[in-house]
Amino acid sequence: AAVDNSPAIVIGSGYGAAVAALRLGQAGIRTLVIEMGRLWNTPGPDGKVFCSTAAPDKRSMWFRTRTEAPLATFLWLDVVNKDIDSYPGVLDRVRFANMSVYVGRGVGGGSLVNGSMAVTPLQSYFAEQFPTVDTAEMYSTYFPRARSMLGVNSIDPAWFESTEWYRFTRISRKHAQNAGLKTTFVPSVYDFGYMQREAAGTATKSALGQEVIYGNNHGKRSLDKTYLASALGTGNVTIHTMERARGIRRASDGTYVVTVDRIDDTGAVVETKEYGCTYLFLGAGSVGTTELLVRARAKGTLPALDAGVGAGWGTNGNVMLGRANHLWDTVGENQSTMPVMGIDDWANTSNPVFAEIAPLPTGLEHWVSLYLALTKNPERASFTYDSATDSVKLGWSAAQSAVSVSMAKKLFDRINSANSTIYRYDLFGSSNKVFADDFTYHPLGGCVLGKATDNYGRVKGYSKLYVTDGSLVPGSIGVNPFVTITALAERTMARVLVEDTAP
Ligand code: FAE
Repeated sequence: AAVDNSPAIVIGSGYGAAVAALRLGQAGIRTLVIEMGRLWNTPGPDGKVFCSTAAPDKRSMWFRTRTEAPLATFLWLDVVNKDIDSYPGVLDRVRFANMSVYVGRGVGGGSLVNGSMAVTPLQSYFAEQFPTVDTAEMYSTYFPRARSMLGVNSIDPAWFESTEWYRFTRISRKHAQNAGLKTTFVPSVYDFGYMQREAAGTATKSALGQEVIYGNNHGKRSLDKTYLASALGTGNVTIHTMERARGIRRASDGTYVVTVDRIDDTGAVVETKEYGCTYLFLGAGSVGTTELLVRARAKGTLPALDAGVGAGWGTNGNVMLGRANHLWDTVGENQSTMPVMGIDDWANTSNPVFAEIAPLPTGLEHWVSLYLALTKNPERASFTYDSATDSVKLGWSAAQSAVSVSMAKKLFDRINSANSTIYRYDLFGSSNKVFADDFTYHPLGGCVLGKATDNYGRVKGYSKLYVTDGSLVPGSIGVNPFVTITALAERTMARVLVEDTAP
């Protein structure tokens, strides 16, 4: 029998989950949020909640004894990663056979560790990826709602042109323009007013203090400060941390029972609990939500799940790379960790790429221009259940990553040839590795909207069971994804609260 009953449960506390929790709470529906990571609000011995990329400690990564940053080396030296104590840190690298997926762990999910880039996709590409969604309504109602709730703002162009902290971006812009390419500013959820005070020396440095993938102590409007703070403010929402959902089954009365392992700071399971609910919202992210559903189908606890569950997964075409600049093209010792510009070649139908101009803040001049290229890679993979490990496997192959690399290479070969520059060979571990194609920051799909679910994220085969996170997005959206995930969740909640929750 279920121990604890709530009308609604939300699994996870990232973008999709946070939207669900707030809208449920506002509707007067008592809601339990279950999050496997910590609540990041308590300073450590150094007085800080999060550690910086320059000096990672146990807070940096999810149960690791050494950090696993995307940049493995610098000048081939293993100076980037550091030994740490095992702890439920904020960044996880989930390793599958040919692809690692970086995710945030904690109240706020990916919002705790991401680069804050708040980009609305091109309307035509959104329509291509979501043919069943009313695009006009998305762009008139749900995208604006998401941007306003997330606290999206833009850098002051005059400050951008003058500050040393974005010299690296201006150099990359110049090199893109030399190749005839278009660049565009991208909005952010990092508070640029705060950043200017950091630069002026009147506020504690965060984005200007090498803080990002292991968390920001200041300046960032992460979900714990926006949606989740408002959700708690309704008085109807409770968040349980360090509780990992493992199983989902349906009771004979049609309600759901979620089996949860409570873990301690060593990762050991200290208690297994069961929670019951009428409405169950899955917001555990592309990998987390898909794993829960693939497991439930395989173990027969939710046998009626659609064959589309587990399918349609992609990397948003992510590839990271670095270019070596000429000695006179310095990128600066001081770099903000928050990207504010992209090279937009998506309109190039023979090779669509949107490349974020990424920082590499080390405190010294290194002449590296770093990029995260988002390519229109059409490759997709599926998750399958592995009973031996009680987890999922991902069928992504190295050849599928090679598709992203060849697209990124076409764009950056153009930039290199226009500027007589070359790639950097020393950044990604093994010698001569130019393109980091073995990880993604943008896991998308697994429970694709309109395939594994109906047109609003209602899971096929079951009533009152919903997906609200990145697993709805079919493998690619052409830009950084959290604004899209948030807007789709707003659309789902607006519909579900009207149609599915009878008083
Ligand atoms: P997500 O935010 O991943 O939240 C899922 C939550 O569920 C996490 O807190 C998990 O700990 C939790 N969870 C998972 N499984 C369980 C379970 N079994 N039981 C309980 N809890 C569970 O999901 N996107 C942008 O748009 N702009 C950027 O600048 C950007 N930069 C990024 C940089 C980095 C380093 C990374 C890793 C990602 C970045 N992203 C960026 C991607 C973005 O953060 C990601 O698309 C969203 O966070 C996904 O949101 P979801 O709601 O799908």
